[in-house]
Amino acid sequence: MAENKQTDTLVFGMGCFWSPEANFGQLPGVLRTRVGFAGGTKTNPTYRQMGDHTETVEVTFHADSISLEQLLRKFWSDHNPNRPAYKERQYISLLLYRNAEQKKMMETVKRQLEGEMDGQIYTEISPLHDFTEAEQHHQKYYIKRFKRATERLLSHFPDEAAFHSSTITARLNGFVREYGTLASIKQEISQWNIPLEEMNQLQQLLDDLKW
Ligand code: MHO
Repeated sequence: MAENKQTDTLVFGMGCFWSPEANFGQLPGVLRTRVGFAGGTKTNPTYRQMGDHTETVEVTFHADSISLEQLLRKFWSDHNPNRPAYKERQYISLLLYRNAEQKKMMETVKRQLEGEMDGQIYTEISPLHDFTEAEQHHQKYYIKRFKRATERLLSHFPDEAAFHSSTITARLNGFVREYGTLASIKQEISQWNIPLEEMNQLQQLLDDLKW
C-alpha cells in the first residue's frame, strides 16, 4: 500500500492481543499492526513479566481511508468492556491516547455509546507513554499456525521484522482467523498504488499459498 498518505496510530487493549491484531489487521485502511505492552509503569515488560502493563495492539492507519471514530466504534462493538478485569491489568479494556485530539474523540464516542445503550462503559482512557513491542512469536500469531504459508511469505521479505510490519501479512493474519476473505484481500490489492509487476507477483503469491 502506498506509504505517502498521512498515517496515524491508535493503541488499545481489549483482551488477549492475538485476536484484535487479526481483527483490525484485516481492515482496508489499516497499514500495519503490532502487539505489545503499554499503559503501565514497569520498565522493559515482557510477556512473562508484564507487571502493570496491558496486552495492547498498535494499529497504524490511513486517516483518510478509515477514521479514528470508525476504529473506536469497532473497538467497542467487538469486545465487552463491562467484563470485570482479571489477571490484574493484563486484559483490561484500555484506550491510550497520543494527543488531545485522540483523547477528545475517545471520550466523545464513549459518551455517545453510553447514551445509546443507557449504561456505563468500563474502558480506561489514559495517556500513552511507552509501547513495548511483544516477543516476535506473539506478532501475527495466527498466520504462524500455517507453517508452510508463513515460510513461503517470509521468503518474500528481507527479514522477519519486515514480514511482521507488512500490510499483506496483517490482512492474511486476519483472514486465517476468519476476519475477512481472501477474495476481499485480492480485490483490495488490485486498488493499491504499487508497480504493476509487484502487483502481479503479489496476486500470484496469494493464489499459490496453501492454507
Ligand atoms: N494464554 C492464553 C492467552 C494468550 S494471550 C497472548 C491463551 O492461550 O489463549 O494473552
